[in-house]
Amino acid sequence: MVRLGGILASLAVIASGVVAYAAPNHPPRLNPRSTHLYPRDENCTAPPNPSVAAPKPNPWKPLSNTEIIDLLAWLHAPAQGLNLTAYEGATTWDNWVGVTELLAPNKTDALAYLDGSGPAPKRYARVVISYGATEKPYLQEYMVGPIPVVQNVTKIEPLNYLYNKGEGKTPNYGADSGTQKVWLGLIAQNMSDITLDLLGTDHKNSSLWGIDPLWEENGRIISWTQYWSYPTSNYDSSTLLPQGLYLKIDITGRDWQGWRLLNILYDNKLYGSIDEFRAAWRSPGFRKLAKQVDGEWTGTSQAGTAPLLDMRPPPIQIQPDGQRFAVDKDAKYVEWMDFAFYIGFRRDTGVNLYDIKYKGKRIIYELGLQEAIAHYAGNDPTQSGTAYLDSYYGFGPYVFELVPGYDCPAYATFLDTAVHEVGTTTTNKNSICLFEHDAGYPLRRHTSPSYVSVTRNTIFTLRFISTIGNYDYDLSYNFYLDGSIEIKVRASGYIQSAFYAHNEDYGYQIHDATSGSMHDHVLNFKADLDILGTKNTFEKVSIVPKTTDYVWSTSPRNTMRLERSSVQNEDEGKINWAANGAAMYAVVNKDQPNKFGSSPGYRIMPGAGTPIHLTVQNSSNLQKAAEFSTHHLYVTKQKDTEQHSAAAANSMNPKDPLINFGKFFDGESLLQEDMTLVSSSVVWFNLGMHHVPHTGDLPNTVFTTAQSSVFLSPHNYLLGDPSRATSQQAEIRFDSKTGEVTAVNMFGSTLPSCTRPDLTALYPDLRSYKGPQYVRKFPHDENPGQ
Ligand SMILES: *[C@@H]1O[C@H](CO)[C@@H](O)[C@H](O)[C@H]1NC(C)=O
Ligand SMILES: *[C@@H]1O[C@H](CO)[C@@H](O)[C@H](O)[C@H]1NC(C)=O
Ligand SMILES: *[C@@H]1O[C@H](CO)[C@@H](O)[C@H](O)[C@H]1NC(C)=O
Ligand SMILES: *[C@@H]1O[C@H](CO)[C@@H](O)[C@H](O)[C@H]1NC(C)=O
Ligand SMILES: *[C@@H]1O[C@H](CO)[C@@H](O)[C@H](O)[C@H]1NC(C)=O
Ligand SMILES: *[C@@H]1O[C@H](CO)[C@@H](O)[C@H](O)[C@H]1NC(C)=O
Ligand SMILES: *[C@@H]1O[C@H](CO)[C@@H](O)[C@H](O)[C@H]1NC(C)=O
Ligand SMILES: [Cu+2]
Repeated sequence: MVRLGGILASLAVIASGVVAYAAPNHPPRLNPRSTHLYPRDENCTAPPNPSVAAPKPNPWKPLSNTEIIDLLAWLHAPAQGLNLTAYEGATTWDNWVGVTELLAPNKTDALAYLDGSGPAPKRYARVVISYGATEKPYLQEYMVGPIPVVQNVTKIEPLNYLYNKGEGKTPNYGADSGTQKVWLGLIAQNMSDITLDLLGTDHKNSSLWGIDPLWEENGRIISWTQYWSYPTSNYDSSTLLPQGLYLKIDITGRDWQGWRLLNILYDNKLYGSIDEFRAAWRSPGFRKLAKQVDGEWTGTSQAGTAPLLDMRPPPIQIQPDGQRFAVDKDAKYVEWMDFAFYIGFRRDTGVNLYDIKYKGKRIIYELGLQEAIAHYAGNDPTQSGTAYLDSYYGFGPYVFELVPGYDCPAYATFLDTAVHEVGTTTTNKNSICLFEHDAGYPLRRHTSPSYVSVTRNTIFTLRFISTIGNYDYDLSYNFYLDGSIEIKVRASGYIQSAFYAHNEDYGYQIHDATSGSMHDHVLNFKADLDILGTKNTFEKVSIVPKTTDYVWSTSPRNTMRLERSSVQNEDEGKINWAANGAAMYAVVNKDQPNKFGSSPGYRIMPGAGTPIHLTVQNSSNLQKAAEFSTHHLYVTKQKDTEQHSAAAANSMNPKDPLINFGKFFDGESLLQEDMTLVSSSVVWFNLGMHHVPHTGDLPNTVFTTAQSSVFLSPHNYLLGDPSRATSQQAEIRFDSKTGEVTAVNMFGSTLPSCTRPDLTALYPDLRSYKGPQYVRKFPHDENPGQ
């Protein structure tokens, strides 16, 4: 295309006649206030929200309250022989039900149903039972169905097919964590004389916790724990208050009398017992490290002088004429512009999107989070031994209510989420938000010597925020008018810091005795793309430097060109984004070339942030449980038995996890001609950041730089940019000599009918905010009010 590169270029445009037009006598001027052009409703009543009914009942719809109540009653019935005790009142030596949720249908069944020919997939529940009435406590996953339960029809069987360990069973080293806490308190009590002096804290005003996952050393179960002072402020600042004392404990077996304090670590010196440590502490010349004390520095309330003009209300977005998308709240189905999708929800990873259609055609079968790693490092055993696998704690239970006007615009549509665990339903009201917003920059534009044309960039976002302990993960799915989808994660909340001693190579000192402990965040996502069907190919187009002869060149020319290739099989399916971004990856359909012979597809490319994979190789903490974090992305063949890259219980036994993602790579062909039935390429990509907190992470990490995204974007998918269809664009023609406007075209888009929107509605009463609500489902009380 022509660029206005100078006088010659613009003359060429005019000479070619491209911008010729007839100038009207009275060029209309854009006047937003002209009431006769734009009807006004003084009362500003927004039109009702558009409604939609899901084309089919949502096969991923979470289990209903009735389904859960009946399921729990059925599981506890003696006929099932599970020997369960209601969680409420259960001891550590009882068996009880943990997670109860929908088990996603297999893709084969779901597609047959969605695409018209098959019956609705039978509903099954995923049930996790914690077996405590044994010397070796374990967690066992089950598949129960069909749901709703029907006596003598519904069956329970071990849920094995999702887990390439071969069984959905894992040791539960958390079974006695309550007893461990009490026992550690007794140990701490026995050395409170020392800790009050060295740390300024004892068992009464600090907690002892440390490595995660636990270690196995010569068959023994080992933990290192550390003193963390309780906040003395009103804020959740404990993870900023580590103290420099570490205890190594052997917590093998279930009898606390067999547990041992093995070592005490202080100032990088190892002691074998409390007595040995006490003797050293009493000896002359013993070096005492600094104590980290809580204070105003850990609080997040307003502090310091507000900048000039800061007290005035800042700009906010409004939705002047009502919602422009439709949600079937019951079915959890959404339509916005040319996009449509279903919403599913899992306890382990929160929201999943299913059957994402664009212009009536499926582009993605499934899109969602699989696992989130936060891998620390340090000179001390706590930091060195910490590599959270957050799906163990679960994203679902912590998807708390969003703050309207802050987390999402107040005009957003909010949905509730619920997690059913340990016989109780935890409902978080208004915890998913859906809204349109202006990107703050146009989607496209162009200025010529005689016109300017520009399109609004309205983005549709689905957002939820999960606060797992100290960290707040904001997950946003952004849909664009050009057909792109951005998957974005942002992190905020309190960092987990380290005690600052002997660890300058692992972070910056950020307070008196606190280090901003370095760590990697790696969040793995699954994107099962189906481009014009399930038979797809993962294509790579490299951009390579070349020295080339041409018929017209007198000497070889140093230049560049494209090199096309397909990922042949899974052995080639572990991919890092090319250096210098010099390769494009796309899931394409080779059977349906466009009229130019190119394969239509969706490209996958890095967005915000710097793409990362885990720095640590063959992590001593994560062993075989994090094989999805070694590269930026992966491609595997779709299989009903390989639905997830991780399992929540992986962190219980990282050397033999329920799902070892590495085992997915068994050389199977990824070429679409070799694929049968449901055979799409599944892309597993990582978002995240290398986080080296600095003083600006106090009191909380800010989202500004702590974010990472990937785009899925149409690639030769259509024959032009689909956003041309939007009427939300303006074309202003002007006289190329005088600059006078000759025509304004807004393509039928109107100004808002409401010229005086009720701004107070955008500042809702925050007292209506509600924390999580718990309803016991087993034993279930029909009339809890009585
Ligand atoms: C605005 O509200 C007033 C008072 O309720 C009503 O009389 C009037 O008809 C409304 N105007 C419009 C355009 O709806
Ligand atoms: C059933 O569980 C209880 C603990 O809740 C345990 O004491 C008992 O031994 C178990 N019975 C069997 C048959 O395993
Ligand atoms: C999914 O497919 C697997 C393997 O074929 C099968 O064992 C399992 O029962 C199916 N799951 C559901 C929910 O239908
Ligand atoms: C379930 O099957 C058993 C044994 O076949 C039978 O005694 C019982 O009546 C059946 N229960 C129901 C609800 O059908
Ligand atoms: C605390 O010290 C007392 C007295 O030495 C000892 O009997 C007890 O076992 C200790 N407690 C723990 C948990 O080690
Ligand atoms: C912890 O409690 C002890 C008394 O048990 C007190 O002397 C000390 O100041 C407290 N420390 C903190 C950090 O609150
Ligand atoms: C990973 O580390 C373990 C323990 O250090 C070692 O046994 C194993 O060989 C390592 N694996 C690889 C692939 O390097
Ligand atoms: Cu971080």
